[in-house]
Amino acid sequence: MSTYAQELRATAQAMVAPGKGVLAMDESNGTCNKRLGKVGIDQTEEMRRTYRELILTTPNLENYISGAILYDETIRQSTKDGTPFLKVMTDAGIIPGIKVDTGAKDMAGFPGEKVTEGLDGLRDRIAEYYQMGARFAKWRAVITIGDGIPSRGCIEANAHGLARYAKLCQEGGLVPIVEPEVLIDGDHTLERCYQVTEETLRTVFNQLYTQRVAFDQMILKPSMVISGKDCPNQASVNEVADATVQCLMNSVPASVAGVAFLSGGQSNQQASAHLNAMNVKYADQAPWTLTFSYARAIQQPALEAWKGKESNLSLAQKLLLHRAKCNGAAHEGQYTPEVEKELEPVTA
Ligand code: 5MM
Repeated sequence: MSTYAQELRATAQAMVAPGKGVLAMDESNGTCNKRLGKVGIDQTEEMRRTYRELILTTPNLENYISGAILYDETIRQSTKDGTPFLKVMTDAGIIPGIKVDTGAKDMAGFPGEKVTEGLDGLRDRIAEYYQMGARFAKWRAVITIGDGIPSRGCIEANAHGLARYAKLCQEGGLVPIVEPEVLIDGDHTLERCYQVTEETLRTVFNQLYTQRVAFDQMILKPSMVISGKDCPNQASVNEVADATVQCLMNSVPASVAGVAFLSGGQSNQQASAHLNAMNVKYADQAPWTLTFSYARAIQQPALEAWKGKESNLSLAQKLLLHRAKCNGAAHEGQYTPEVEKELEPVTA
């Protein structure tokens, strides 16, 4: 048994505590710059730092956010007045997490498919992050649906990487968030997404088992079973909730500590509505807590309102807190039109 087993179990439980979820703010510099650029903000290290300060100093964020996933640059940064972000988080009771993969790269021999890299030197990086104060980690694998893909080769390579990463994390005291994302891009149907997600999850758990990963000391971060973005027939909220929970029931061991979904390009309100419907219908039957680990579906309104200007800071923080609150409510199956509308007077 790992030296850290008890600590890992406690951290994993805290990450999926009632009414809370994980905030993903681990965009690599390229992705973060792209998001800043889209709303006309300078793509510099200082603006990335200022934006992350806005997020982490949002008053009362800890009411809905149990932990936040940082990027390597961010975990080393501080607020303008010199307080390390790690201290801001731990003072607020938000658990620091860290993205440790080094990105999804084109997979040799598999046109149109990606494999995630980052195992080289990972044991040492985990030791450094643990010593800095991180208590969980994240690794994202990407599965693309298209003509003749995903291939077995791609699913297996990614599942193996996720499992090797997860075991190294548990050895070093970090709870692994295992994130196999089946992309929403494409015109595939809900049924096709179900089939690919089920195959992916079954393969991932087979590899996690083979690599001796303790399921009760990890969090699964899956995509929802949803219609492709360009599919003419878009599944309803209840259809997405039913298909997603059924798919997880068929492929995820009951001992997994928790499930925290990614938003994957869904609209803010869709992401809240889907999570809410799953909890309304299945909280009593599902063996795991179902919560969120969203990036875009929490951050987007705040980023758009901020525009890089100090004068917009307070509005941006209110918008961020609002989305966190909506998703916290969805975790409890209590996301209603009233909760969603609470902030309308502020934004009007
Ligand atoms: C799928 O992306 C993850 C969840 O975000 P969404 O809720 O927006 O789908 C997210 O943690 C993601 O891994 C990072 O934002 C992407 O970082 P990269 O490594 O692509 O820069």
